[in-house]
Amino acid sequence: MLPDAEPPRKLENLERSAPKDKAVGTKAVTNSLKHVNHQAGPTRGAQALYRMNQKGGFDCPSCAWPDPDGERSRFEFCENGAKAIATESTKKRIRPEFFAKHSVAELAEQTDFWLNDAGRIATPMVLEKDGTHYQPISWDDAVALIAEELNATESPDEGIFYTSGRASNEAAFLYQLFVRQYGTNNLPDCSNMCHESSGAALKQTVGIGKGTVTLEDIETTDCLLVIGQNPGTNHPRMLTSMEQTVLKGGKIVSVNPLLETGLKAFSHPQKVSGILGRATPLASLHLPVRLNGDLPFLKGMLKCVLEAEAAAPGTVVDQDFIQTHTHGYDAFVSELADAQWSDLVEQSGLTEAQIRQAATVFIEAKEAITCWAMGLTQHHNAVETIREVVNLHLITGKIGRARSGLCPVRGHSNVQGDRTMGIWEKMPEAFLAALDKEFEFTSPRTHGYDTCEAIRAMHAGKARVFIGLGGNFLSASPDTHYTAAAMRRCQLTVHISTKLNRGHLVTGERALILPCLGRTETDHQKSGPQFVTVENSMGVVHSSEGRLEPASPDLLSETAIICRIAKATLGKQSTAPWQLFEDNYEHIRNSIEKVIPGFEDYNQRAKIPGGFYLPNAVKQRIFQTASGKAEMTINPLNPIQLEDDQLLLQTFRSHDQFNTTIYGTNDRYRGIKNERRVIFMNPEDMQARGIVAEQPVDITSHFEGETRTAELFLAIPYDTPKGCAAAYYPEANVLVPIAAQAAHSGTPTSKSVIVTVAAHS
Ligand SMILES: Nc1nc2c(c(=O)[nH]1)N[C@H]1C(S)=C(S)[C@@H](COP(=O)(O)OP(=O)(O)OC[C@H]3O[C@@H](n4cnc5c(=O)[nH]c(N)nc54)[C@H](O)[C@@H]3O)O[C@H]1N2
Ligand SMILES: Nc1nc2c(c(=O)[nH]1)N[C@H]1C(S)=C(S)[C@@H](COP(=O)(O)OP(=O)(O)OC[C@H]3O[C@@H](n4cnc5c(=O)[nH]c(N)nc54)[C@H](O)[C@@H]3O)O[C@H]1N2
Ligand SMILES: [Mo]
Repeated sequence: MLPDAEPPRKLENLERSAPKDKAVGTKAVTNSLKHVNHQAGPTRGAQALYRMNQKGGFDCPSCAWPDPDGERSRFEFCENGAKAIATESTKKRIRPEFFAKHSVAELAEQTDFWLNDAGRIATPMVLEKDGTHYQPISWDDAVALIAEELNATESPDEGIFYTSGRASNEAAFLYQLFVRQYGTNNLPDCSNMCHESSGAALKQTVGIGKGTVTLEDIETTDCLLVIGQNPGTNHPRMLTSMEQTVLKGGKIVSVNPLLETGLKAFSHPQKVSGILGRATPLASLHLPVRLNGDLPFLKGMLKCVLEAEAAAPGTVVDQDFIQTHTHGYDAFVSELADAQWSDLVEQSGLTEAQIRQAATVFIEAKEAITCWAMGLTQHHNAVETIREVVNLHLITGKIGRARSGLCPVRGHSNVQGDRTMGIWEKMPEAFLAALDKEFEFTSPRTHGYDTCEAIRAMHAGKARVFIGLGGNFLSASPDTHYTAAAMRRCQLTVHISTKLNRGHLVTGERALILPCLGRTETDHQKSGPQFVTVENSMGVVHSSEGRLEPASPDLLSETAIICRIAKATLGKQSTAPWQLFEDNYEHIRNSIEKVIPGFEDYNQRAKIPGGFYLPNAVKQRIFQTASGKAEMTINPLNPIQLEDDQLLLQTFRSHDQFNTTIYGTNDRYRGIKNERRVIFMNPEDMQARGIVAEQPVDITSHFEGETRTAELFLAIPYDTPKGCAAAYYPEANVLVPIAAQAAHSGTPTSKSVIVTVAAHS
């Protein structure tokens, strides 16, 4: 049996140094240029970097952090954006000879780094039943094979149609249209594992599942609360904004079990001061909260707010706002009174003084913004915790006005746009009705499978065909061995991809790799050159147009691939003009405009340099909830109970990776080099288990009486609260139980896995 994940190998190359004190600086720029030159060569590389995030250029395929509305620096990119470009614009190619030389079994023994480094996939490939090697296949035959399998299912619900967050608005809109015309809502996406908890909490409480602030708000606010997010590594361009916040007199409070380098200080790589090594201190207050300790921390903050209001009535709680715009205030206040400081302190791992200090900054700030990411969303009570963030902003009225509000910082560059376009297993009736009207058909109304449900359905043999529009479903999903078994039970697994990944190696009976154009490349269709559009974390929709020559003449755009699959599968029964859509993307945008509110004059406005903002009612203090008001919610404490020898493990990202794509093995800011199988532990926890620094250990996770083990990790003493540990994703995904999901959002609880750690046996 082939390995489901990167096999552990000898652990002998680890180089360890102290965590860094400041982020970026010249090192990051030289590092990024080195990567680009090495992969793409100086000409192709420079050409790509020059166009990135410029008005009229292409959107950085790395994270979803927005670009400035006004003037832009010539170098609107970060180290990680440059690495994403380098990996996409690499000169290396995977051609049929590569697959003839390496069997699937051989490839499965390689590291994830090696697989990605092999180059861009240049031609469509098929793995036949019982085949040992992928073989070339024509586009027509590949598309016919998909149509044949999809039309052979007993029910459309046997198809699973996954999307990763890099797909453009155009591709995403056509994909969901195809899937709904085929007859199912099985549209799981990476968001299910990412910000689903934010969407669920925000939709219920403020009426829109998106953030409510602009980049300018962030840069001019008085208080930026950054909870459960590591911007230095995952959203490096946010550091530029955070530097502005501080320079303009705002305060940054970091709430994180780890004092991440990017939150300590920033030295701007494109300014003289930064090049000279001078750094701007960022967070003036750091609260080392215990993993999953944020709900009690927030309750402590809210108690301080009520106390301050009692001491000086009418100055802290925004009674006007509460009266006019909210629902549930009295019930909220009476429940909060029951929360005891002793419990809040114990469960958050913070002292009362630390919580009070943070509360003082928040209360004294005229305006405040809370940013968060995976540190809040991937817990069993993630939705409750995010609703408590909302409570904090509602009670103080710090929402829906300039410089105040909520900022879930998105991951993938177009994950927010994909949702707007209808990539969701449970789109609301209004969207489906508009889609039906535009295309004269009836979309299914039964909700589809989300990511975990899709895995369970494949595992149970209830779903037989998997198609992935980008991404690496196998390695990104929880419970790797369970997910691998699920994929192997399919009749057909299809990946629309740019680079090779493990998902191509753990397959159904038959498998296809369909190679597509990347963001950096030109996209020519019958009507001429095309651009696509994307939406960033702050609801700005703008165009993205690549300028590099495609990696291979055999590549198709994602949009073209979807049109061809749809045409072949649906045949004459489809009411959508697939050929027109493929020939000219303006037709797609015309349909989007008719189906989705906020896209009036889409084709015209997409051409506005810098793009346009989608409407966001919260900014006008209009809350489109069931009650028509912002909902204050009651979120009971519900701490994870650990046994004596157990720890909570978070699975997080290193510096040199983008999700499952491993660019290198240097987690520079944390001082860990050449080894990814590491577990960061509190030194006292190590001592209590008789484990010494860099000792090989095995990690076992515990859930509802089941255990899962990941062997051979090196223990690293690190400044993390007692009882908490951390290991990299995707290596640690074998430990994340498929059934451990957040209430209300279904997100895997990848930031609080209950584990025991023992010497390697
Ligand atoms: N270079 C690069 N950029 C990326 C990505 C990448 O892999 N590489 N991925 C993209 C994607 S899809 C996403 S979603 C984002 C992810 O961006 P992040 O959410 O920053 O990513 P993680 O590494 O998962 O980091 C989670 C952070 O939360 C902290 N944390 C963990 N648990 C808790 C908790 O219980 N409470 C609190 N307060 N903090 C906690 C961790 O210590 C860590 O600092 O980044 C995007 N950008
Ligand atoms: N344990 C644990 N698990 C997690 C997380 C965690 O924090 N801990 N984080 C979760 C999160 S936040 C997310 S978003 C998911 C990410 O899950 P995914 O989005 O599924 O995974 P990626 O690693 O981003 O996908 C990488 C692959 O996308 C393909 N690709 C790259 N660019 C393009 C393109 O332009 N077009 C196409 N078609 N394909 C392209 C390449 O083939 C590449 O190998 O993982 C989740 N899983
Ligand atoms: Mo994500």
